[in-house]
Amino acid sequence: MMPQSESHPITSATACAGPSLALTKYWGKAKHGINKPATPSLGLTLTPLQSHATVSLAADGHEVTVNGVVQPLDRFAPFLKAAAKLFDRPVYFKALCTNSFPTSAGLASSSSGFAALALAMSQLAGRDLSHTNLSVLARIGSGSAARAVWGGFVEWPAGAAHARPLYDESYWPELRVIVCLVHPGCKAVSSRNAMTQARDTSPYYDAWVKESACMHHGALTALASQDLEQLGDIARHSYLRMFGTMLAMSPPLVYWVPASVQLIHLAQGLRKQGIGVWETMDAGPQVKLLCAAQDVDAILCRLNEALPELTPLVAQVGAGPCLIPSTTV
Ligand code: 2P0
Repeated sequence: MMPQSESHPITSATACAGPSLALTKYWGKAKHGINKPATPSLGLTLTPLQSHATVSLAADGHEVTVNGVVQPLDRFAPFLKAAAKLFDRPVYFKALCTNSFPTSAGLASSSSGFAALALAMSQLAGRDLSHTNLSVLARIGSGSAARAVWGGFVEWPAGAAHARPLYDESYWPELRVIVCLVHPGCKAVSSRNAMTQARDTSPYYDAWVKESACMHHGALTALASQDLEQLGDIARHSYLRMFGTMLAMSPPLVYWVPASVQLIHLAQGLRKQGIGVWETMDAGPQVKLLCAAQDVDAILCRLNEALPELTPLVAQVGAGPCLIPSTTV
C-alpha cells in the first residue's frame, strides 16, 4: 500500500464496475474467514451492465444508499470497517451506489457494487491498492466481488482470500452472454442466507463441494482452449448442481419461475438444432445464455418467438473497474 498523502485533496471518489458472472459457482463458505469460498469459481466480468459507487466521508456514522434506498448497515459493517482501516484516523463513509441493472435479482449486483466501492474507497483514502488487495477488500463485502475487481476471466480458488486474473477482456472476443431478465423483483431469500442454509441443511452439500473442484478444473481446461461446448456443458452442470443443494435443503428453495424453466428447455432445443447456446443461472430466476457472437441473431429470434415480452440484453466480457474523475477542493 502507498502511504496516504497529507495534502490529499479528494473529497469524494467514484468508481464503476461490471458484475462477475460465474461459470463455475461460488456456493458455500469455508468455515473460517469472512466470505472465503468452500468451492472454486470461475467468473467473467460482464459489460455493459454496471454498478457505480460514489463515496465521501461523513461526520457521524456510515450511510449507504443503493439506487436511492438507504440500506441496513449490518450487511455492510464488516466491509466498512475494513475500508476504514485504509485511513490513518477513524472515519465514517457516505456511499451512494447505483446499478444499471436490477439489484438483488440474481444478476450479481453485489459483485460489481462492492468492487466499485472498494476501488472508490481506496481512491478516497489516497491509497493505490494492488488488484489483489482490492480483491481481498471487496470480498469482505461480498464473496463474488473478489472476482469483479478484474475484467476478463477470473478464478477464485476454494478457501482463497482473493481471486486471480486468468485472461483479460480481449481473450475471447466472440463470446457473448444473453442476459434474460425473466423476473425483475428482488429475491425473497438472499444468496448469503441460501448459501448458509444449503451448507447447514442440504444432504447434497458435501457432494456439491467435492464435485466443484472437478467441474472447475474442467472449466479451466475448456477456457484455455476456448472450447465453448465443453465450457457451456460444465457451466450447466455447475449451476444445476448448485440448485440441487437448494432443492434439497430445509426449507427447500426454488428461485426459478416458469420462464426460467422455459428458457432452459429453449436452450436445449436450440442445441439439438445445432445452435450452440448454454444457460447458466445464479441465486435468482434470471437466465444467462452463453453463446458465440455468430449465433446471437438466431437465438434472439427464437427468444422473441417463445417469450415476446422478454427484453434480452446481449453482454460480453468486459474490462475491470475504473475510476471516474473525482471532486477536488
Ligand atoms: C457466484 N453467487 O459465484 C455465486 C453463484 C450466486 C450463485 O456469489 O454472501 O452475493 O455476499 O459472499 O457473492 C452470490 O453470492 O454472496 C454469488 P456473499 P454473494 O457468483
